[in-house]
Amino acid sequence: ACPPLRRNLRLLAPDEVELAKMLLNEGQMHLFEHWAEPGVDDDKKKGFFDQVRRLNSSYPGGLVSYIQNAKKLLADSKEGKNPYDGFTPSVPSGEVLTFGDDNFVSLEAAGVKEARNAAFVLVAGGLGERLGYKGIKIALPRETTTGKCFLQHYIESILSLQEASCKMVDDGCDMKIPFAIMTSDDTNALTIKLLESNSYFGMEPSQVKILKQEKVACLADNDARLALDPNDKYKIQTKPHGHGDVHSLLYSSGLLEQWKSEGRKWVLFFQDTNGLLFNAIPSALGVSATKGYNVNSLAVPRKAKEAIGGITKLTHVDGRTMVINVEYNQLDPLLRATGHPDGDANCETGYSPYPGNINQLILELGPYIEELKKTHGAISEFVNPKYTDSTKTAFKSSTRLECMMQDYPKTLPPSARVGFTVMDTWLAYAPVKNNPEDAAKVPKGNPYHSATSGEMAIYRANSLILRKAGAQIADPVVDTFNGQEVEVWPRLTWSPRWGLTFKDVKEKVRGNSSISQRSAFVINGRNIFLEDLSLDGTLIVNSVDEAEVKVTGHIQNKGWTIQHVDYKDTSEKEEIRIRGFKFEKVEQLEVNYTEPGKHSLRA
Ligand code: UGB
Repeated sequence: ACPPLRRNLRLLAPDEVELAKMLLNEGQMHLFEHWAEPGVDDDKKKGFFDQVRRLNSSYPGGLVSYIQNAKKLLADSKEGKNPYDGFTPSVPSGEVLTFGDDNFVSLEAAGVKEARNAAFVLVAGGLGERLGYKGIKIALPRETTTGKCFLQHYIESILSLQEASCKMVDDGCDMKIPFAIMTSDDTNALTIKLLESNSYFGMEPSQVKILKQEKVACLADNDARLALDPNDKYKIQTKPHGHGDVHSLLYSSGLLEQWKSEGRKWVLFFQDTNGLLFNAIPSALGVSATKGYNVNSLAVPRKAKEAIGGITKLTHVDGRTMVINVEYNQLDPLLRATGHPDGDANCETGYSPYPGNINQLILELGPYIEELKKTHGAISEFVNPKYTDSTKTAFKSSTRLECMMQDYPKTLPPSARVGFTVMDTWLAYAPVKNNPEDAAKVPKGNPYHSATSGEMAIYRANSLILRKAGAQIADPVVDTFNGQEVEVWPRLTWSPRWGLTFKDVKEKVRGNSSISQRSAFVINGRNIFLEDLSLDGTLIVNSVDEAEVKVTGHIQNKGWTIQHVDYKDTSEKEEIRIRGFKFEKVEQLEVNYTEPGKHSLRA
């Protein structure tokens, strides 16, 4: 049927012949039509089949399924079919937690206990196109007072949970919480380098598993003909398939079965740049455990039109219901089409009635594995072609199928226990997604989701937590960096092993302690107690775990001042430019306790 291919047949291994037949059956003859005679470009032809083999094995059901799914989704898209046809949205009900109250504290305790049955999965395959940062996002500083990157903070948080959870059982516990990271070709090498050059930030290398997602084939037209790479006619063009790949990768890697055989019960998924996330993990895991949720999504109050999905109850005309994330670009049209003429709008509270999905999912492992045995981790997909005109016959550029990890519940039976947990945004959610220019254009009152707001949110959260624990923390001042108006709170930061839960923090804040607005305070050690401390300046306390340090008295110095940096100022490092400020370290007190025993730091 395809002469250029037939002339090359003798070059092909038996499995390559099968792959070629499969492609021809699926209408992909154009992939071979330009093939040179045998003897010319033979290496490239081998390379072509290597790529086809990879594309075939990394997609549940192989390339046949991919092409068939694409044909169907492209036909639906051409017809303008609404994926939510027949569904009516309504506001779901879930757990709403209040930071620091008795319920919160007891859920945190339940969550820490449960952590020894948990495994963590970070999805970090995205390029972060909206942020435009040239490195990988998990290598960015979470805040610049300590300069610790997101990945370090995540690993230290998991290690602290591991220790705290172990401590709750009587006998010697040496349980290690597994940590899987999904990377892609865009992030894999840099992620491994970051881990290796930092000794895995204290985690045992065997605890960490890297799963690399493959890209999927691009589609050139409505017949789902695969697109060839414009620069190499023996290569299929590929693009990322989305964070939904994490489910099929976990399934095919055998990791889930391994975790189950170790007695694990929970899998916690999280995204690359939310520096506040671990404030929410213990209590949310506590909710999963006490409510027996098969699926628990973390959510925050959401401003209408904010670029985070809305958690929605969908009721079909046939009676089916599900609680699911409706992505931010689909919520507004869905609401308008179902009798809400204002679409995605704020209600009396000033927020959308649909809680915002922060894509932190806690899945119960047993039911999760059972479901994946049926689906092999395939997740409901979508396609988003940009057509050249309203006839929808041609695309401006090639497209591809995509999938999202939070769509996992879509295939679950109605009996599945799917819930969600809403927490305050200040406590739980401050991602770094937008570049300075786009952030500055965010409508007033909506969050910037930039490097500036991401860092300031950490100081605010820590200040509010310490306030709740009884310390007097000065009010913030308002300042503008890279065109974004933000609250600047005292720059308070602590290592996860100091303040894993609210109870931990509360136990370490004693008497009448106060911190002024211009202060910065780094608490780096497990047993550091603030007792009648009055801080006005910069203080850094480092201590080994075996030491017990009391920090007391009036400590004052010139401290660190904040300097504005313009994001266009290329004399500054990109990490600094994108946040729009840097610290001038004028004066500080830094103390290191390296010996066990009791110590007192008195001004
Ligand atoms: N990611 C991958 O690992 N692989 C990929 O192929 C793509 C991404 P974005 P998005 O919390 O604010 C999500 O791009 O997809 C990783 C939710 O869908 O930052 O626009 C990537 O590395 C949305 O409902 O976000 O929106 C990153 O860690 C809402 O919750 C993660 O996937 C929103 O996040 C998310 O990728 C949010």
